[in-house]
Amino acid sequence: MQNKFISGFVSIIGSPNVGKSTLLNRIVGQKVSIVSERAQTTRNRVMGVYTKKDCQVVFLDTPGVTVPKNKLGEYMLKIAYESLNEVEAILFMTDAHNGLREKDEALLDKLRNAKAPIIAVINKTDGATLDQVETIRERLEKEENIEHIIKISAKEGTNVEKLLDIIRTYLEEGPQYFPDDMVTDQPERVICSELIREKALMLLREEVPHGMGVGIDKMSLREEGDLYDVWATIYCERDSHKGIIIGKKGSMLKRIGSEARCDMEWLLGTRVNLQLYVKVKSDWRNSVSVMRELGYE
Ligand SMILES: Nc1nc2c(ncn2[C@@H]2O[C@H](COP(=O)(O)OP(=O)(O)OP(=O)(O)O)[C@@H](O)[C@H]2O)c(=O)[nH]1
Ligand SMILES: [Mg+2]
Repeated sequence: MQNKFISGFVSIIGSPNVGKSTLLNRIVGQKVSIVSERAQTTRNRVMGVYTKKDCQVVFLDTPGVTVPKNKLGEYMLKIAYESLNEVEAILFMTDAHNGLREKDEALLDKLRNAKAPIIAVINKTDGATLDQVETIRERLEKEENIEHIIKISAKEGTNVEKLLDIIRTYLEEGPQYFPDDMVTDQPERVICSELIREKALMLLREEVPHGMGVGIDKMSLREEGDLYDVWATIYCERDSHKGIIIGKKGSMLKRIGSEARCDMEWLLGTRVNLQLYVKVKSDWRNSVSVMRELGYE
């Protein structure tokens, strides 16, 4: 008798910076969701598909849950909460280095009304003390709707297979929603804009203006099919931020562009000619029209 095919949806939710996107990338085996040391890196729902011979799990990575400071923040919170609906399981992720803070507790509170079962994931166990991990575990054990608690390191891959085994127990017989070779539903231009934002977040580190947004203005494949021309704009909120992003004699913008280009070439499988611009749009994170332009709608 043939084994039945099992499938389902799983959302990954947690405070900013706990490692949700790192886990998603680790599970699907490639970068579908950008990662940075900065909180609030993910701004949209990012789908990652894990497919094996007998199962398919559609993971939803979400923006870190925190108190919104602007319209973009409100949008991100809405996206995170919406992902809790119609999933087979919820991964509630915490960070062993930081422990359970007020924001994690607030989210736990919210999750008491969730309809799907919750698997608590204590991440970043690498480099954390046993005490740190145990304190979180003891607290989470008191939550009635948490059915499993697992300690992992998304960065090193520790226990990720074990987590997948637990997730399997929540899947039911069902269809293969997406083809074998599909790892995300994001269009190439969205991934390209995210790659630029990731490089900017990484290279600017401490001085990075929080309100950066990236839009792809145009993408076109040359007739010979071996080169993509990509025009993109980094939006920021102040002239001083524009100066930081451009850097001395354009050096920073050049670095951001060349690192993003390398990743884009890998993604698109062709050479890329990237034209990168920087524009100021003051307070754009409160402007519905700019947010819409940048894909936050
Ligand atoms: N040491 C350690 N660092 C990790 C681990 N997982 C993620 N990180 C780091 O934590 C930082 C945040 O990771 P992300 O995956 O972007 O976190 P996130 O939860 O998606 O963050 P937001 O999108 O901002 O909500 C990055 O610097 C990661 O490299 C881990 O298992 N161990
Ligand atoms: Mg993220």
